[in-house]
Amino acid sequence: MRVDIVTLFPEFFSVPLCTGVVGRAVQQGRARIGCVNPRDFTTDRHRTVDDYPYGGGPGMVLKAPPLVEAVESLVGPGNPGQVPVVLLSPQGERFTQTMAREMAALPRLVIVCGRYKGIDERVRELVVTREISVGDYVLSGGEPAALAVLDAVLRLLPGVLGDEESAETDSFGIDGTSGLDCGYYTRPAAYRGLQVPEVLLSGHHARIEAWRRAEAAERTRTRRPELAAPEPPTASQQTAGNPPPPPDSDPATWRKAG
Ligand code: 9D3
Repeated sequence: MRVDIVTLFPEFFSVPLCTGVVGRAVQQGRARIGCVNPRDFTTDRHRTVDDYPYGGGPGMVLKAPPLVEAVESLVGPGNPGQVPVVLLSPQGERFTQTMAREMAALPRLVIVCGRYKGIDERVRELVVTREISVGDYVLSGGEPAALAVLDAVLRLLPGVLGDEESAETDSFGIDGTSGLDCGYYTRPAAYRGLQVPEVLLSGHHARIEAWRRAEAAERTRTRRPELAAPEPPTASQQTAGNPPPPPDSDPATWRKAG
């Protein structure tokens, strides 16, 4: 898979892209990752990438031309091949494991990182095919979000994780995630008066498995109830004019309508 990142801070990615699972994916040649800096697409003496917002107000807005031209340098003018171009922004849909899986199936992806107060709306209209947020908290830019997305996607590429790491693909939670995990212990069996649960020392594999499942389910229920299997709707809820479920995700989701 090829991923290009449009960012004013390419240095942000240098160490993470050489480290850990992502670094291995790059080293193994399973992922090729590039950075393009919109500043290189400015034409004025000061290489200006931002400007005051029309209508006034605090903060600066990233100008459209450097961003649009940086993206077009990757996908061609007007993105005729409809390469998926993801804008990371607080206004996006929440990033999920399902999206990570969809992205991992793409041959190519462009990720645009915003900054400052925001970006000129015409960047969205001209080149962005999907807008994603990583959660409801304020970052100072899209770069840390891009690292989270990259990590979640690249670890799913075939061959990136070893058998042991990828054994967690069986799912029983919503969104293909497995709910929360049970607790784990390693030696020593007693530490500062705290004992490892007896069952884990028993060597009884069926009972250990049952304990782990029960503990995982209990943690999910108490800490993240929204991840636990929802109660089935009652007959009246089913007929109460609820909206239809969203259609199954399609690679076309990552292109742009129209
Ligand atoms: C003026 C109101 N803010 C929007 C809610 C402005 C603003 C805050 C933070 C504009 C840009 C940013 C920078 N954040 C991102 O670019 C970002 C982000 C985030 O802040 N939280 C969660 N996911 C993401 S993805 C990109």
